[in-house]
Amino acid sequence: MTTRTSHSKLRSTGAARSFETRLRRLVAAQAMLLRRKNAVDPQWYNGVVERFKQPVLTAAHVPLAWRYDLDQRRNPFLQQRLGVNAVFNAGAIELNGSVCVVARVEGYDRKSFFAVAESKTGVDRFRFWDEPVLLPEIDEAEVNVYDLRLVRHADGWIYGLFCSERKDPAAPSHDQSSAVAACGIARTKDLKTWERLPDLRTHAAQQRNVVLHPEFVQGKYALYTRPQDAFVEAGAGGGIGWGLCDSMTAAVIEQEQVLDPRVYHTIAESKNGLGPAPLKTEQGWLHLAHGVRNTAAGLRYVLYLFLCDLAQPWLVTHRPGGYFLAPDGDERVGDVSNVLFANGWVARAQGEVLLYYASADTRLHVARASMARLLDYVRNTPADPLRSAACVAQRRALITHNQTLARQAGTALLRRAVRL
Ligand code: M1P
Repeated sequence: MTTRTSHSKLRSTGAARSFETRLRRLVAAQAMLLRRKNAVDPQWYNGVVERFKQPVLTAAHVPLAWRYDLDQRRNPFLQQRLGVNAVFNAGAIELNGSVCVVARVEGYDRKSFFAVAESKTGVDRFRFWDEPVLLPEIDEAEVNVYDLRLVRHADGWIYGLFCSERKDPAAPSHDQSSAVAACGIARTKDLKTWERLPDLRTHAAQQRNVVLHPEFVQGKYALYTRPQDAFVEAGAGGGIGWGLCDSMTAAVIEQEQVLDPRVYHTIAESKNGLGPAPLKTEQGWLHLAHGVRNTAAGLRYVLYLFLCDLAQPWLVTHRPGGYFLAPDGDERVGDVSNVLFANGWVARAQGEVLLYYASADTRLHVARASMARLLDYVRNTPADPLRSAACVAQRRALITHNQTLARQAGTALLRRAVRL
């Protein structure tokens, strides 16, 4: 009896010790991760944005208390009870001098939810708020929510537009994959309390990547849409659309016009979608979007920029050819490889712009630019001439110009640059 008691005591003391040791390790690693500073990646250059070395949010950044049951009696082996698979596609906004992102957090169970993480610098040390966003449900058929676009609207509210996904009610019983995407709408003043509004209604079968324009246009709310026939394929639809609606509490778009269509043999031939709400600049509305093409290895998502007219935001004035950011290095690999996706950016003081982009549906990164650089890029990068022969002519014109410049300006550096 005595021996048995002392053995079980020993065992439980040993278990307690190992629980504590494991917890101590977890806490130390978490504290180190949350303190980690970020720096610009000096190896990478395109003159438009600076990429940072470290992702700003990953599954590991999610608080321990969201993943582990820390009660030793219930969880003696300190197992993850509710694991987090990925943190990606985040909306972004500046709030009280900090950058807040509302990230898509995906559990091991594949369901996504939203959570706010905040950073003073906007490039590192993001910390999740204490609890995930409590988004009111308006329909039990809604199975998944993701990709929230945040916009501070002229009406005084901060809106969050996101994808609300349901199982396709028309799918046969053996089909457990077909889904219907709709645009969910919620609004808040502080990112803490959210009011859920009815989903957007349009004539399209599916809507994802819907974004609210920050100002009224012709006295109405203006939305960028992405009408599709099917959940993944654009079908006869696709392109970034534009439509007006009278109210956000019962949002209906009767007429959609496509302002940025899909085009054969471009970065957006399969589909495209707007990223965050556009930034207002003196030279027009600056847009960030993703373009998708198909390859033998699956879909490839890259990021591109374009500019729209200030007074008539549905008119594209400048459309640089190709992408400005594509998956690079480690970014290429993850749950859905070869994907960059961005639905958040923030224009900060002194013209700094921070772009939040996710790679491979797995983690969130930041890139930094200045408004001047982004505008120079959209206004002066030539459009896609759409044919190989025309692309060669475009490139030869650039080469000839550089050669002439090197001959005429004649600095050693320029002459070397045209030879290398
Ligand atoms: O997996 C890549 C992306 O696919 C969808 O984007 P789109 O509607 O443009 O195809 C979304 O599910 C997005 O969340 C995801 O990153």
